Order: sequence, then structure tokens, then C-alpha cells
Amino acid sequence: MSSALKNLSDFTTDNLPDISDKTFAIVVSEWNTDVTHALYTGAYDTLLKYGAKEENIISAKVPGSFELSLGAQKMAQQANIDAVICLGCVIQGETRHFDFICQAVADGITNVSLKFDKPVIFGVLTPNTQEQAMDRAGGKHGNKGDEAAITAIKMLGI
Ligand code: DLZ
Repeated sequence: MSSALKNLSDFTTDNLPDISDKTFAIVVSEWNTDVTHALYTGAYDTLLKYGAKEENIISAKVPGSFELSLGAQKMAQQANIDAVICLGCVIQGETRHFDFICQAVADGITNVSLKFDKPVIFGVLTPNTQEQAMDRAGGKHGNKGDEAAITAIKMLGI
């Protein structure tokens, strides 16, 4: 597989906008919590690393990835929130649950972003296995939580 040895979080951090006065909400799914906690840590630390203030980052938990859309909406509708980062992990199972959840959350997050004209970032892993998830949550393929945070920062500069 082409991704075997590659850090998949391949993004540039050149010319990021100043985020010292920007406010962020991170919405995290409790399903597959080992994975989503690692994504959360990556996103939170990345925001701080690139200039966000601790007091300008709020966090909220939702039960599962399906609920990320409503969680994002509750955050995005607050006037003082500039960007929302949604973090989840849906592992491919033997039922069609996977497809329904992934499609619903992708559509839901897109709708919230367009409705409130704010960055609402899709930081949802959709791996086949728990191992693949951990590889992308601080493992050999990087941390998609970092990437979600960088994406939010970049979108604030547009
Ligand atoms: C029900 C369910 C299943 C089977 N798998 C996952 C998963 O892998 N990742 C995840 O974030 N959530 C899962 N859920 C829960 C749904 O997201 C949702 O919380 C429930 O369907 C209730 O609406």
C-alpha cells in the first residue's frame, strides 16, 4: 500500500494567519475514545503551538460521531466562536452503520459550516481497523488532529 511508510499528515505551515485573538471550539466524539482523545490532544496542542490562547479554546464531548453535527452547530451559532473542529473515529464494521454515520456527519458538518459561514473542520477518521486509526492518531502516519487544527487556522486566513 502506498501509505505504508508515509506520514499522511502532509501539510505546510507556511504563512499561517495570526490566531492570537481567535476562538476555537473542539467537538469530540466519545466513541473509540482512545483514538479521539489522541486526536483531541493533537488538535489542542497544535492550536497552542501556532498562537491560540488556552482561554480561547473550548471543548465539548458528544456521544458518537453522528452527534458531531449538532455539537458543531451549538458551537458555531455562538457569535464568539471563530472556528469549530470536529473529531471522531468511525471504524468500518460488518453493518451499514459505518456508511450512514460517515455520510451523515460529512453532510452535517458541511451544512453547519455553510450556514454559519465559519470553518467547521471534518476531523473524522474512517479506518478499517483500530490499528489503522491509532496509526493516524499520533502513530506512524501522524496525527489527523494536528491536521484538523492547521486546517481551521488556514481557513481563518481566507
Ligand atoms: C452506533 C455506532 C457504531 C456502530 N460505530 C460507531 C463508530 O465506530 N464511531 C462513532 O463515532 N460512533 C459509532 N456509533 C455511534 C453513532 O455515532 C451514534 O452515536 C449513535 O448511532 C446514536 O445516534
